[in-house]
Amino acid sequence: MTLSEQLVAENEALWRTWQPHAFTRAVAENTIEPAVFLRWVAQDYLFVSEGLRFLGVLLSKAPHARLDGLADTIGAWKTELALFREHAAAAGADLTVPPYLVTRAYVDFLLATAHQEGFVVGWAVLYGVERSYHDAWRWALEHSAPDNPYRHWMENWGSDTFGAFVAHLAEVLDAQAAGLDEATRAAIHERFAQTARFEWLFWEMARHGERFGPQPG
Ligand code: MP5
Repeated sequence: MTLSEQLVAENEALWRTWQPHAFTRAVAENTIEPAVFLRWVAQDYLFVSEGLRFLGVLLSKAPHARLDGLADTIGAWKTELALFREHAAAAGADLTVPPYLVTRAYVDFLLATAHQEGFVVGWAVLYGVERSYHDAWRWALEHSAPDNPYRHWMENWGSDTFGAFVAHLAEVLDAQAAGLDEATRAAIHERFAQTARFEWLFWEMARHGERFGPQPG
């Protein structure tokens, strides 16, 4: 099994929680309460905008061959922010809300990882961030009606194009797997597992606000 697949397999219990999560299921069924969707929009907007710092640090540590692709990723995240702003404007909602603690902790974790660890560990975490969202939204895309009003959100992360980007992240990680020393390998597994826990918490937060149930698995 490749490293990228092994990482997902090790966190399968968490992965199952967003395939689907009650939140994404409600979006797919178009039964999501608008206020609950907006809560996610506002927190994810903060996640993506603050997450740019993580990409910036990762970029500064990247080998030359990865600079172009990472610059594109920064551009893609920036484009995505416009999607959030459009939705909020159409709903008459304010995106300048404070971050919930999970949002704050998740972006701080990303930034700390990029600073404290070498490039490959940060890359593995980026793969975890993007792979988990692709899998979550892919499920919604495959389980929603063609006229579902949230289709553009599902397609943003669930499309084949986004899937190809995630496959590229996996490929680059796997190409480095054989040459990793023990400490780096351990850091990848630990940080990836933490990423998966943050993803689960983020969906819980989107659905419930800041009240959480017990962790599965
Ligand atoms: C992503 C996201 C995907 N938007 N939010 C969370 C909580 N996890 C992952 O990142 P991006 O920048 O939207 O591709």
